[in-house]
Amino acid sequence: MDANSAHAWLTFSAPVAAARAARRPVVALESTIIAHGMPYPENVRTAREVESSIRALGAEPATVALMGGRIHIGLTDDELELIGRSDGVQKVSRRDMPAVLAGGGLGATTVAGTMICAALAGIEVFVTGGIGGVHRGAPETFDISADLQELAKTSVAVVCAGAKSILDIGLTLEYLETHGVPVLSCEQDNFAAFYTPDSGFRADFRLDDPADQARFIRTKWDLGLAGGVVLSTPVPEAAAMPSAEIDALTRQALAEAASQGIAGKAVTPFLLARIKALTGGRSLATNIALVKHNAEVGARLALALAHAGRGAHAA
Ligand code: PSU
Ligand code: MN
Repeated sequence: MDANSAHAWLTFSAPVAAARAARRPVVALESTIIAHGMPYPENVRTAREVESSIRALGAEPATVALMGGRIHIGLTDDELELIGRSDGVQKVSRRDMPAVLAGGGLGATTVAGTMICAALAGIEVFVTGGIGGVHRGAPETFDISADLQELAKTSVAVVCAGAKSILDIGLTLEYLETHGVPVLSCEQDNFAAFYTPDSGFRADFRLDDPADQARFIRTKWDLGLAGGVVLSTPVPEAAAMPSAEIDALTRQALAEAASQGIAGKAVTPFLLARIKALTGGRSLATNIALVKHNAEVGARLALALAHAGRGAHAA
């Protein structure tokens, strides 16, 4: 898809259009986490709070979704509500993009889908909860999230609290290394594990200062090394789940998914919903806390990147 013809599919919300015109930094947010990752109404409330914390730090949030055959970059309150409470919102990764746009239905973008839209819109920073990855059992199922392939080729920095322990974290990091995707960590040496701060695996590079993160990212892209960068930051300690508990519940949810024959794009939403039910909703509180924290880290990175200038990459 040539970038100019693709740009014609974008609809910017008024605040995002104003931020672009004023060259203020914009931070992309995904919508799968709203439509398929959290229940209503907590999903919409969290999305609004995440947007406000980004705005409070001086960047403009742009939640991405597909509606009426258009790629929306920034949603109004009514649009956010529609994505958050409608049944039948499609989960849109790279593969699903043309079907949902051509069909004109409602689509919630995954990490991969949001990265594609952010790149088209010229947005360099994207905040999510956790990235998709290599699933446990992938040697048999081949279940590897399209998020990883997107990170390999699309030049957007993705801020996350690591990847969920429903995944095989070691294999996820191997896959990213093979594809040349740097994994940065801030606030700790190790890659985060979503509900818990520590995955037990080291990130590639620890950079706590947003100016250093921005310099790293700018250097990669200035060199013509296209592709994403992962910036992992741990869930705040006070909101973390006990790791023994989350491990046991994850194993139970995985066994249920296998015995019910859950496959394909339904796997991740099924596991998230089961873990939420099995923790009596406590995992949801953790999920909300980590996304808000990621938003702050992402807003600071976006400001630092804007301060560092666009460089040769966007010239
Ligand atoms: N991780 C979460 N919550 C989520 C997701 C991942 O903690 O809602 C979503 C993201 O949108 C991610 C997608 O891109 O799940 C990955 O799905 P799959 O494994 O089917 O690629
Ligand atoms: Mn999958």
